[in-house]
Amino acid sequence: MRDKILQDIKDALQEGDRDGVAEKTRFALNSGVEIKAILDNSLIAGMEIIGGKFKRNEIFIPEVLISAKAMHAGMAILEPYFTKHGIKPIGKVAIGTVKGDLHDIGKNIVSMMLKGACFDIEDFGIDVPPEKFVDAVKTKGAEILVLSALLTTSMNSMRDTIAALKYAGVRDKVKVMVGGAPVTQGFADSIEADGYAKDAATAVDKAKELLSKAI
Ligand code: B1M
Repeated sequence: MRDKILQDIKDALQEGDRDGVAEKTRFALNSGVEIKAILDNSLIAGMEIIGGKFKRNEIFIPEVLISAKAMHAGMAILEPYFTKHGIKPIGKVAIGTVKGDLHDIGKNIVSMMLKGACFDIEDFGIDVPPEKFVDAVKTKGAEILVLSALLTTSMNSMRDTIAALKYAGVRDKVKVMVGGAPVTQGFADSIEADGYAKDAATAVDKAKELLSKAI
């Protein structure tokens, strides 16, 4: 019974059935299924399958977005219980589209996927100046900064952000990940970013990998 309830949530998530995920998550809670099992075995496991399919080009951005929204519906029901049951996020991330750049569709997908993987996300939105990222490290304890850029011109703001972190003396306190259509591994290396990811699913893997390395 318990396994079937968990599987039903996972299936609904993969189908992008937002109401179904919410209803089945509520049902699981009322049936006494543990929060952590719902989180790990249904919501996160379901999003991992979606991430894998996206990486293999078996599904595309609209399907990822629909499933991510369904996942959020389940998370919204679980979140009030997290603290009570001692469930901690796996890391603190500040994300934003860098200064000079107003594109946010891809950044939002990355943000949602990271949230689905249980990262604590602070999303600064678009046109984010370097100082805001510096402040996230200094005053909010961000462990990873995720910078998105869609314009070749705004890629320079990624370089500026890393320079600002160095200037503020906090570069060694945070891992910096960069991505977005014009960004490449070569560019990431040239600005001394800690990581590059070509898509949202890879960004989740990279963030986990960076966290496992001591800061
Ligand atoms: Co703009 N735009 N746009 N635009 N726009 C592009 C990017 C462009 C390639 C179109 C073109 O000319 N062919 C071009 C850039 C050229 C260049 O610099 N090389 C361009 C331009 C020039 C402009 C303006 C300058 C146009 C103008 O006003 N003359 C202007 C710039 C405004 C500004 O930012 N200052 C502009 C404006 C806009 C709109 C506002 C109209 C709109 C944005 C709406 C919004 O985002 N809310 C828009 C759009 C929609 C596009 C296109 C059509 C689509 C971008 C998109 O959302 N893709 C785009 C052309 C195209 O790509 N076909 C274009 C879908 C999205 C899911 O993909 O963002 O790549 P993407 O995200 C992926 C990955 O890149 C990755 O994961 C995501 C999911 O897998 N990823 C990361 C993203 N961030 C990551 C961070 C990570 C890791 C992975 O961190 C680790």
